[in-house]
Amino acid sequence: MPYEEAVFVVVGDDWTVTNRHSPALTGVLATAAGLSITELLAGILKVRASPVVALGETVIALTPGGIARKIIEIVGQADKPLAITSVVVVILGFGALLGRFWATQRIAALGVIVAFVVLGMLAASSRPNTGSLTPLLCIAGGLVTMAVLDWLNRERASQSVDVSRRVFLRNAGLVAAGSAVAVGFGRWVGHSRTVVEQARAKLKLSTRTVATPAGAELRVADSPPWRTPPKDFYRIDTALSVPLIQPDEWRLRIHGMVDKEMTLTYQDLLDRGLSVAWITMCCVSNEVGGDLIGNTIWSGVPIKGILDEVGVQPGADALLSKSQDGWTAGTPLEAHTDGRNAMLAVAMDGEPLPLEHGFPVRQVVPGLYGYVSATKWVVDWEITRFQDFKAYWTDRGWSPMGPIKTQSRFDTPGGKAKAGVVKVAGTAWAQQRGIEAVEVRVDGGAWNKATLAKVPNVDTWVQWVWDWQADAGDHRLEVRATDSTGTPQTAKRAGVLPDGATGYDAAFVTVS
Ligand SMILES: Nc1nc2c(c(=O)[nH]1)N[C@H]1C(S)=C(S)[C@@H](COP(=O)(O)O)O[C@H]1N2
Ligand SMILES: [Mo]
Repeated sequence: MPYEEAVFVVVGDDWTVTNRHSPALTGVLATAAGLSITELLAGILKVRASPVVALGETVIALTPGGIARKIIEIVGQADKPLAITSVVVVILGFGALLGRFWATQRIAALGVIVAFVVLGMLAASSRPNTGSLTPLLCIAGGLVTMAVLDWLNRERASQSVDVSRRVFLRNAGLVAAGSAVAVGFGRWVGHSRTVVEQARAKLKLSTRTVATPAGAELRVADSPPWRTPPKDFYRIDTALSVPLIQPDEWRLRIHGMVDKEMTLTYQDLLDRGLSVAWITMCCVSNEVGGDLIGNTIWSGVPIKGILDEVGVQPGADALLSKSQDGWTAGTPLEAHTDGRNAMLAVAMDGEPLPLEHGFPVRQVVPGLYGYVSATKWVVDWEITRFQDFKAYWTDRGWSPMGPIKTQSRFDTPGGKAKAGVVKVAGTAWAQQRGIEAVEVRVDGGAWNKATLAKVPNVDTWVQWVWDWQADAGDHRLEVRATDSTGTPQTAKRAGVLPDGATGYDAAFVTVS
């Protein structure tokens, strides 16, 4: 390190101290800048848990129960701040190392940064509702750390020795202040989200956990579970930042062709009692074989009862629902009144709705695609007629009616398999009608009946499995489902617009 030695020789003792510590300090500052960017972005993008918070939660989750209890005994409610502080201290500690490595062992330094970026991503992906943006935050944090390291070092190196210390201190101050402002601003804009998250965490709903019905999960390797964990539930909406609604500020205004207008509060809903229903929800934009579909247990209040309370007037045929951020959906009134489990849902998987999935209240209507039924953050109902309005997606070329089409898909095997018995498995759905049969064929041959799992009702997807005697070679598998009215799904290929894709899902498998 010729540069450091030169400084040492020329400036002497007084400067030595700063010089000896400045690589470490540089690393700490750069790392702090990187972390502060992740906090800033997390706040602006309303990410529930920033990478640091996700790491803190992971530390808590991985702490053995006995030790965790001891810690909570000692620090009480401060366990979370304690975990987060520890995470920050450890990261800044590695930052100090980073500063030392940066000038001499650049590859090792980059390795440390990449390791922390990956660690942040892993932590975020293992925590619920961290959203899909967190990996980007981690990458941004890593890039900013590198940029600041580079800048602090270059600025120092480019100055003559006597000014370099002053310049370094000035730049260090700038980075420290900038980081503090970034964290502060991120926290400030993200705060509203925290408040709603806290209100959500405090809710005690009467429905907590519900067991998965026996026989519904086939548990074939490499297949998604029948019961979709909320963190893996697909998310589709037009909201750039998640609407933030406090349960006690939530209102549903019901008006239009009704005998009596009504405004409901969250407590009004709870007072009516919650029912639960297993319902598979899916998106009209789901391509054949796609994964914009999920199954969970929903808790909510039946919509029919509320419509009976307000009194729907003759001639009305639609419920036009609107979300807090202005998105709209038109649902046939019939779907709310024909006895199916259409509900104003407050919980999924036994827990209050995650913010991304419509907290505090959303609609769930079995048998209809989400765009005509599943309004999240719902705040307004107008009872009206289809001829009198266009809703968000029907105004953009999608069909006003959106009944879910019978579909089936392969989940396994992937592209390769070993000759012999191969478990071919997947899911099929025909909400409101139910699935009667699933068949698979190989290379256009005869259809073979798959074994179906047991399901609790006609509104959930059904897992199926078929044991394939696979010969070596390239094979093309197709699957088709038949609904409980005896109607097989159509082979005719159609795209998602205007009312949902059709055709058989195909799997190409090389058997060796
Ligand atoms: N407020 C609002 N609700 C909405 C949407 C939306 O864009 N905004 N998208 C709908 C669509 S197209 C679907 S498929 C479902 C998806 O619900 P999920 O994100 O909880 O899976 O929500 C529906 N509800
Ligand atoms: Mo959708």
